[in-house]
Amino acid sequence: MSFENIILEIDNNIATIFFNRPKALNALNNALFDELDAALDQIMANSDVRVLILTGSGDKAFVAGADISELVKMNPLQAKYFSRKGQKVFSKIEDLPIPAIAAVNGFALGGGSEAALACDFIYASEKAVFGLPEINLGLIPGFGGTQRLARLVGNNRAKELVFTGKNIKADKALEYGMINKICSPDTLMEEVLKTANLIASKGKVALRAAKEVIQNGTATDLETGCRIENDAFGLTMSSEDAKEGTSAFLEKRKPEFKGELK
Ligand code: CO8
Repeated sequence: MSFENIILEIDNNIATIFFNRPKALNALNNALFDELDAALDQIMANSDVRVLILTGSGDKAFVAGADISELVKMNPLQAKYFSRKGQKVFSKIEDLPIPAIAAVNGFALGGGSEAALACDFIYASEKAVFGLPEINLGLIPGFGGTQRLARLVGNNRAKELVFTGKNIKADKALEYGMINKICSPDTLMEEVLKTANLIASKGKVALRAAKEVIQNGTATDLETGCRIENDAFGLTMSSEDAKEGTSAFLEKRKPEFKGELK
């Protein structure tokens, strides 16, 4: 599938997807979701890819939300299915077997914040603006934002953002624990790549297990979460990466993880 609304680049074990509708501030339309879905399939089929980065083309926006010009033409049933489609694609990002980092380079509003929240963590430029302004359109977030934001920053802060429709700048998002780091616009991609490369140098089996355990474990009670961790720990112990990592430590050398699922 060729892409018109996104760009997929794969370089040195890192895949980068650029939301690429700069004239509409990278707003999310149906075609973009189809392409994003296909790009995620390509990434999953490529065993060389160890980390995914999501970012926006141009210097103004990550994603300014769902495409409002497309949204207004939808009847209630079409809106319901569009909302479900977006949720499914964002859940696919969340469930990827590799880590996903959002590099938020500008406006991340509505569906834009929701896309970033589906990633494992977010680095943002000083110019980034986050928010769920759907209430200003007489709507509510529909791509998982009410759920992921509330789980991340707490119900009270999520409700204030959703009820007021007010945007917040990167420093407030950092204070809320919504993002991990603020960078200057010029160094954002450099910083994200530095972290992505560090993660890519680790064992693939352990990375996948760590992501699954944190996600599945925190969706349940502590005791069940710890048991999920036990099982995953046992499984990672049997991997080639674990043999390499522990041997390298004892032999006082750097480990060389092969990135294979065995
Ligand atoms: N949809 C469509 N086009 C957009 C969008 C958008 N979300 N955002 C910006 N654009 C377009 C503008 O219409 C404009 O196009 P044109 O040049 O042809 O007039 C171009 O991008 C540039 O935008 P502005 O001129 O407005 O740029 P400003 O710098 O003045 O303002 C803002 C930037 C503040 C980001 C402003 O564009 C804005 O407020 N955008 C809308 C933000 C918003 O409300 N986002 C939420 C959308 S709703 C949503 O995300 C719901 C998700 C769940 C859906 C569930 C499915 C049913």
